[in-house]
Amino acid sequence: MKENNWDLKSILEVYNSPLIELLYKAATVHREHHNPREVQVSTLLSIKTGGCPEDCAYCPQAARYHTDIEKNDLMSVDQVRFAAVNAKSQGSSRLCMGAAWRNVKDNEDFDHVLELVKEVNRLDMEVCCTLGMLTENQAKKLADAGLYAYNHNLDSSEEFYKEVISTRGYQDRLDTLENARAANLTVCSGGIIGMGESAEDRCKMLMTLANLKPQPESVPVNALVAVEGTPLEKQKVVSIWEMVRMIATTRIVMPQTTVRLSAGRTQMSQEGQALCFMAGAGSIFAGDKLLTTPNPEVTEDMELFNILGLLPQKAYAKGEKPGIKTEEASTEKERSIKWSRPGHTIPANVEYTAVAKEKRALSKNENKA
Ligand code: SAM
Ligand code: DTB
Ligand code: SF4
Repeated sequence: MKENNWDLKSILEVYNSPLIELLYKAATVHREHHNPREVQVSTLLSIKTGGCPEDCAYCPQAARYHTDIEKNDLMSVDQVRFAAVNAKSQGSSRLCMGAAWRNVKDNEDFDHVLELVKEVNRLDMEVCCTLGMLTENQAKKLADAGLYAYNHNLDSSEEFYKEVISTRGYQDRLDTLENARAANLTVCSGGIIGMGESAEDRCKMLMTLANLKPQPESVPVNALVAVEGTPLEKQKVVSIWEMVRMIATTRIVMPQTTVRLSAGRTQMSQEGQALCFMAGAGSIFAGDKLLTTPNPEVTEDMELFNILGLLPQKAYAKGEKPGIKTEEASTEKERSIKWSRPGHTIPANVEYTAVAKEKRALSKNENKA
């Protein structure tokens, strides 16, 4: 059970160990590899919202479900610069731009995203993108534009993944991480707890991440935000103790990584979040919105930082600022990649798609009348 060679039994042993011991061990590992008073603060910006063709059961941005989000086309350079400057002035050292895409396509929209990356890089912020599946050539173009990190979550174990998503396969996620790595981008990949998965699923996902060579530089741990209209709307809020266990286990199996206490913080008390920091969380998403759902106000987070004696980390504390390369990235012809589409039936996803269809038809008729 060394680095990059973790087996499931050992990870489950860590995960299931007495919480008081687990917390102490994780806090010890955290102090050996990180400054426990520093927290990397990241702001999320949804640069293209909603209308996504995928069927991820947790996601309010999937077009096939009926949720209450406002759809938006790609943001302009000015809109992104404004948001980035604001995020920086509030203490964020990283901007993570998210698009509700299945995968990146070689088109004008992608060229525009490259311009957005350059613009944020010029503000001396760490630039991260989460745009769906991506080829090596596309990853290189992003790296040449000055991207620092690529976020692409495994979300759960390979087995449980099949119970929440039918429109893409787990291997595509792993291939994308490899493509980001091949372009020398830092890798950010984690998952969601509270979707109905077992402790074994959680540990299997951690095993896959921990056995990547090298391990991801950052691992977000999200608590499901159960959004009305999605197939997972009725899931109960995950207990803080499970969140602490997950963060502590992540900390222990990937000692160097930055563990990100991600979605779900509005459902956590200050004391609960403090335990997550003790357990080795070294990063948060700040700002009153994640991509589409609420997040604590910056003032609340600053109050918590003051209480705990935490400090926001400077940009590029753990790596160099990437330069912006002006010449064309790669002119190599890329083999055409066909991302998979397993297409198996997930009853809840089918049911919620049908309900959404009915609701849309109903509101169309009401508008006509
Ligand atoms: N479309 C791209 C993709 O799926 O890779 C990027 C954006 S997607 C919204 C990024 C991540 O947000 C997902 O992988 C998932 O981990 C997280 N996410 C989405 N909806 C969530 C929810 N309701 N609760 C917690 N995390 C969520
Ligand atoms: C991650 O792991 N969590 C963030 C970020 N990476 C892209 C996204 C959380 C989204 C929560 C639901 C929403 O706001 O739409
Ligand atoms: Fe689309 Fe990403 Fe949401 Fe899945 S998680 S529906 S791919 S935006």
